[in-house]
Amino acid sequence: MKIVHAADLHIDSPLRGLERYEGAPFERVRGATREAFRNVVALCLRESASFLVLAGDVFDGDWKDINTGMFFVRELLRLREVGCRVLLLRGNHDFELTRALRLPEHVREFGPPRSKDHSFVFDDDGVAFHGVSYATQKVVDSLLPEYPAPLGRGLLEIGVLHTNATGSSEHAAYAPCTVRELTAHGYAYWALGHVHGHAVLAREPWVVYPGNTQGRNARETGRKGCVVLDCEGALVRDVRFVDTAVMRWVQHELALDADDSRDDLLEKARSSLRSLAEDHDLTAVRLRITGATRAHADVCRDHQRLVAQIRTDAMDDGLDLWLEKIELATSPATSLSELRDARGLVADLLRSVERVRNDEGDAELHMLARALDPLRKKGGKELLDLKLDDPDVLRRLLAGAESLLAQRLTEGSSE
Ligand SMILES: [Mn+2]
Repeated sequence: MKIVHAADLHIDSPLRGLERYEGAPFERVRGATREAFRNVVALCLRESASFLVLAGDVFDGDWKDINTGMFFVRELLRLREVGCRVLLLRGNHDFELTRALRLPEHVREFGPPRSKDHSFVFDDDGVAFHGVSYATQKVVDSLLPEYPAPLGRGLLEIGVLHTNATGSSEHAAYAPCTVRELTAHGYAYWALGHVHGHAVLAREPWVVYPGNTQGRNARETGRKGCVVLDCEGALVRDVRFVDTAVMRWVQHELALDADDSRDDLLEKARSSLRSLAEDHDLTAVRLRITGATRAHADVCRDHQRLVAQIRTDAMDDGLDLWLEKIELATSPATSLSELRDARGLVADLLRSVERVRNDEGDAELHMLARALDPLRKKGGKELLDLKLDDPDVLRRLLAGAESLLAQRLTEGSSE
């Protein structure tokens, strides 16, 4: 018997900060969470799964649009046709659905704490599912005491729980519990939800996060999907991860060389994107371009046009990409020594900074400290804590000031 376990689908979650640009695969990006759920359903059909377990945060929040619910029911009905039943748990995102539609009868929904529907037993298949839905968004206490003891009777017992069981700092510490508490409870498999990274926390018995079915922002990189349980009698023999995402997220940093020109920047960006898009369906990329480089002047002068050029080059190459964000974080290539050797006011200034810093016996540093002292006293706590009488502290501050000056100078000359 096969069971599919998915969680954190966040169907129709709004993609915040979704930048519209000409040619962006906007509809596909927006529809990605739905498409991932279609893939989960297709997996159930392909595997002839007897059950689909949805362990919370199926929806991102209350439906903004009733079509979200209609889409969900329509997909569930595809499962009814093949006799696949559905176990549904509410998490911190979908604890409250004010416009919820009545779900078809092959779908069983776990009740909130102190209600009745905490166990569903399917004697024909020899399986019992136990679960407790969220009644509020913030569940700060463990829900584990609400879970019944195993029924015995040779059933395969599966616990469904939306929890932060690993103390993950990326997710709210809702319904906290430990892996040890879970494994000690007596069920054969814990179908968890809430943490978005796939993780098998234990194997005897099983404690599993499938992860979310579709990454939703640049932090959610890597494979996204759900798991298939291969069951035999009261045991889960094997757990297999299957990809369901239709769009994967990549963060890529491109470091430019000092000599790189504007054309080099564009060419290097173009070839990085080509290799990122290779052999993949839709890829969402956050591209960050760094480096102390000659191209920095163009970045300052022509920021918007460079970003648009990188995007149109990717279109020209026919890449299946969504360039979610392009950060141009370069710095000037001109070296400080070159600037010092130049003529003019800023060169003079940089030379005197150098002289003060390298002054023997620190006499000039002490003079500087005295000159700065009245200013320091007028500043806030941060300035008062500065130890200006320490020559090393002053030297470090001067070095920072020096590169700041150099950067301003180069930016200024490029405008
Ligand atoms: Mn959650």
